[in-house]
Amino acid sequence: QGKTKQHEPSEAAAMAELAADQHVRYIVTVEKKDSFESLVMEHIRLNGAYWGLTTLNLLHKLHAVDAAEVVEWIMSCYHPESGGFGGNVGHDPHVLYTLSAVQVLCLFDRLDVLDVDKVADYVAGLQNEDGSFSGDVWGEVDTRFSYIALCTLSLLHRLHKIDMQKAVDFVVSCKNLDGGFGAMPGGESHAGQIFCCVGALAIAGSLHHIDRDLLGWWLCERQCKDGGLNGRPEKLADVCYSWWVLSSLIIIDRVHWIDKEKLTKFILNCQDKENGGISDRPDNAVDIYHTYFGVAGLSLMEYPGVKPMDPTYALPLDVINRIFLRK
Ligand code: GRG
Ligand code: ZN
Repeated sequence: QGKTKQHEPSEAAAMAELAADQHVRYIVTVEKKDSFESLVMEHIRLNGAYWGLTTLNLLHKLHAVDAAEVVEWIMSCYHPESGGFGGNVGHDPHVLYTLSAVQVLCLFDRLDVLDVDKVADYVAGLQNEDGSFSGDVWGEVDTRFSYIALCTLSLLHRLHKIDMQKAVDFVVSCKNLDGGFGAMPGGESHAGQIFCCVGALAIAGSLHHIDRDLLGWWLCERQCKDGGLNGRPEKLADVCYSWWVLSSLIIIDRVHWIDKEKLTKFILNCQDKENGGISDRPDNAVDIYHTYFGVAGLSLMEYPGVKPMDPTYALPLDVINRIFLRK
């Protein structure tokens, strides 16, 4: 025809790049208290702060927010009587928000504002007789809380406050015949729970309980035809599993079983390149959660311009080195 050929969608995707500046603008807007999205996400604000601020840090833009203002807001979610953090001012304490608070303080190198033993006692106090952890005083048990407790206590250098043998035994009791892990003994294997159990065992120095080839096989089977990863068999790919699956594969040293190029394209294809933000799958609405997991996934695949992330602690590697090398 002699005309320049229009690019096919797949070729266009191949040329996609990370729209870092737009994502930074999107996060800074969402983190402002008066935006619509932060209004609907009110109950998960401390989580949202962790997702947004970690993403800014990964993109070398943490200075776009006022550190003193963030630290003051974090501490307004603190309950001095219990030692735990709520999801927002006036919300009840929960171990999930306590981890987010500690992670954000780590990002800003401001653990000095904490009564570390009080916070660590709150977390350690949630351990049950069988080694499991409850999320709060209401008692729900889940391997998510095992990871959260171990991660928080490790960042605070207070792992000695729990019964580690029992904590490990409980996580191992949630292992399935397929090599994966569930939320409780007998619970179905799910990539999110696998991250929690692998992360907890990594922190405990107990990765020998994992059959790396068996679990690695289950995890790499999560890659779908479209290049994205799903959370369990027969489900659709979703950007957040780029984090849950890749981090687990890195910890057990099997990440080379994933086609990184196809996964990178899938994530980049989920960007809103105009207004910023990343969605769960192509053409869906963006949110701060998937923006974080998309950028974090790219970080684990060493995407240029994105800082490397620690797969166990879910924080930038330089932050983790600062915490553990200083001690
Ligand atoms: C610091 C990264 C970090 C985490 C803290 C909260 C937590 C610890 C871990 C959560 C792990 C988990 C269970 C993640 C899965 C979340 C998710 C996308 C659940 C959706 O499950 P379904 O069944 O969706 O609704 P699928 O994808 O299976 O269709
Ligand atoms: Zn998702």
